[in-house]
This record gives sequence, C-alpha cells and structure tokens, in this order.
Amino acid sequence: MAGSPENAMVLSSTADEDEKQRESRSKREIISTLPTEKAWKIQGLMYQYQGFWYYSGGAVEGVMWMQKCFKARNEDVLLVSFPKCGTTWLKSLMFSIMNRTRYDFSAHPLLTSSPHELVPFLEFYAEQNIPFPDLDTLSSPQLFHTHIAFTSLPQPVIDSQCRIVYICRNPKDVFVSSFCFLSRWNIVVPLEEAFELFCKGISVYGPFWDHVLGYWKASLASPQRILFLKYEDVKRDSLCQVKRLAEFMGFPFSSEEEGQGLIHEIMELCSFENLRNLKVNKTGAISVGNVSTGKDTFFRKGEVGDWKNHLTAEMADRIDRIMEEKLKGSGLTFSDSCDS
Ligand code: PAP
Repeated sequence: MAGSPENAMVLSSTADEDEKQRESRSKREIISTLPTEKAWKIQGLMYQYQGFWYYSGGAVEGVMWMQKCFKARNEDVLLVSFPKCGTTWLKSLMFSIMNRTRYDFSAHPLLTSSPHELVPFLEFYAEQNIPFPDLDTLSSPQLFHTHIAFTSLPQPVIDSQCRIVYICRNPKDVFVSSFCFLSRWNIVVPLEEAFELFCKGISVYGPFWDHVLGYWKASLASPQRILFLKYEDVKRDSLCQVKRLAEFMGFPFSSEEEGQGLIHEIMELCSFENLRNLKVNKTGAISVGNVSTGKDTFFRKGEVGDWKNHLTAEMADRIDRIMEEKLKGSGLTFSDSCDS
C-alpha cells in the first residue's frame, strides 16, 4: 500500500491537521498577550486586537482567520458597519437593490428570511471556522458584511477593487441601541457602567470614533471605492440616499424603473415597520458569531434621537465633547435628532 493514492491522502490530511493545530496554537499564544478588560458583560473578558475591542478571544481568533482566508472579487460589494448603526436596514436595501430583477415583490426573499440570513456576516464563518464560500462557485457579484475596522480588513479586500459601503450613526443612539440589545441577553452591566466604558472606547468593535474615522478618511481618499453613509441621512432622505447607494453599487435605477415606482417599493419593503412586523423577523433565533439571538432583537425602535429617553443631559454632553475632540479637523459630524 506504500505510495498508494489512499496513503498519500491520509498523510496530507494529517499534515493539514497538524498545520491547523499549529496555527490555532500560535493564534492562542498571540491572544494570550493581548490587552483585556472585564467589560460590558457580567462574565468573560473583552480583548483588544489591532486597536479595537472584541467580545471574546474566540472573536479575535475569527478575525485572524478571516484576515488570512477571505478573498473578495472586484465586482463584490462589502457592507461594513459599527454595530447598531443600521446593518439590518442596509443589508435589506442592498440585497433588494442588487437582486431587483430576480425576485417579484410578492414573493421576495425578505418576506421569508431575515436580512441577516440573506447577507452573510463574515465573522460568523470566521468564528466557527466554517470555510468561506468558494467564490469561484458563486455568481458575481456577491454581497458580504463585516463589522471590522478599516485597518483590520483582509489584505485581498484592500488590494481588490471591490466596493465598500460603510454605514454609521450618531454615537448616542449607537450606545443606547447597543445597551438595549445586550440587555435582552441579561448579561449586561448597568447603564452607567456601560456608558463609562463606551466613553473610554471599550465597546464591541470600539473605540467608536476610531472605527468611523478609519472609514471616513478612506472614503475621502477613495470615494469611488468607499461610500460613507449616515443612518440619519437615510432616514431623512431615503429616496436620494437609496438612489446614491444603487449607483455606487453599480446598479443604478433607470428612469423607467424610477417611473414605475421601484425605488419606493424597495424603501417600503425594507422599512422598519414592514420588516419588524413580518413573522420571519418576529420569531426564532439567529447565530451572530458564536452566540444566538432572537431575530426580533434587531428591530427595536428604529428612530433617530431615542437617546433622549435613556441618557441624562450630562451623559449626552460628555459624548458630544468626546466626539468634538476626537473628530476635530476631520470634517465628520453627526446629527442626533431628526431636525438637522
Ligand atoms: P447589528 O449591527 O448588530 O446588525 P443594526 O441592524 O445595525 O445591528 O442595529 C439595529 C438598529 O437598527 C436598531 O436600532 P434601535 O435600537 O435604535 O431601535 C433597529 O431598530 C434599527 N433598525 C433595524 N431595521 C431597521 C430598518 N429597516 N430601518 C431603520 N432602522 C432599523
């Protein structure tokens, strides 16, 4: 049997296993040297990797794996967001824009699947070590999502011409939305404590300001590759922002489509009220990385300015001052109410 193809296969799979174990050991060694904080969660540590905070060592391991394995093609589109900035909404809008000629609105996948099931979250594959989809077997273009910071993006994403859409939101609503989301799991520390941590930059994928500034500066340097959107602008002027989004993605609406009211149909399908009330988004759970959460947790209020119901005037003032200092000279500002 020596030298037979079967033996060669056994030897190579053992070598693969050895290599995987070596890699995993070396990742764990690196992780054991990273700064940690007992933060936000009642149990477990957060880890800081490449300047940003992750909710577990496993999450960092996943990011390292993604940096090594994920590739994007020039035609693919990557949605990036800081958590709670409008990911679910943008996933729905971008999926609908990209696939508008494939599906009828009466039998649209968004009526029967969560937006998170339709647009893959890269960290989900990474954390569970599920092989990324083999791009050669998939139609082009594909739509992916990640929360990772600009400076941590896998090199093939930077090297390719794939387009990146970044959605951000005013930090006060982001903090409140994150806090309410985690509160649903009954593992979160009290609001005041979580607020302190957020202000120190210690939140999942934080610091918030470094995350937004990374993509803001990159979007100024390469506007043809990175579209920087704000949740408040999409709320205030959905029509204009959805048209802008479609053009950037390479799927502009024709005047005929506009005349047929297609943009309005997409806006209506993806609206907070419509999605939240669908059975598929009200029941059942979904995996986000290594944890499972109710699908309904992604639909809370969907408003601009809900922070006013949760933060004191002092807290609001404190975040404003931090942002003023951190974003100074960048040209990036946030509106935190519906009026501006
Ligand atoms: P994620 O980053 O963890 O995936 P993400 O979707 O960004 O979460 O954030 C959820 C927020 O978007 C929630 O905000 P809130 O807590 O202030 O209410 C959620 O209500 C809001 N949201 C979800 N879907 C929509 C939508 N279709 N339109 C507007 N806002 C939405």
